[in-house]
Amino acid sequence: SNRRLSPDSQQSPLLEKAGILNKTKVADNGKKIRKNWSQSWTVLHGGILTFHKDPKSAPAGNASKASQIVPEYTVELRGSSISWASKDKSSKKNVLELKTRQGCEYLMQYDTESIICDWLKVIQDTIRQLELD
Ligand code: I3S
Repeated sequence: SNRRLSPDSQQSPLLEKAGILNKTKVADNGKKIRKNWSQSWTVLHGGILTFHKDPKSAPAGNASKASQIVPEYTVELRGSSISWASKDKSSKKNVLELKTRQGCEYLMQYDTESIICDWLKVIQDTIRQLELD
């Protein structure tokens, strides 16, 4: 279990994770938008999931690598839901569908199943943990 429960700490810290995923936003405030898959450095921290812009899409120049880590979408996981995407959502394998309370929807995908399963688990656990607050 990811939970750390002890007599001293009733409240477990929010989970953290980072890695590379493919992602696309598919709805914005309830309105369907055109898919645009791109690779994303994805960070879970403090109940917020941040998808960063694909550095390959950033203009080349003398900017440092760090300055190329630019947030593209930030997703508040409180009140969100995540599940495997149905087959009609994408022809890709291992696709997750993340829906926010505000009606934004994202697809998250990675060919290696264990990697996407780890993301599913950590996001599910975080959403559940946020429900307890
Ligand atoms: O749901 P769709 O429209 O089949 O999604 C595909 C399109 O976004 C496509 O781009 P164009 O709109 O330029 O045709 C992408 O290249 C595909 O990757 C999308 O489908 P998948 O099945 O890969 O999610």
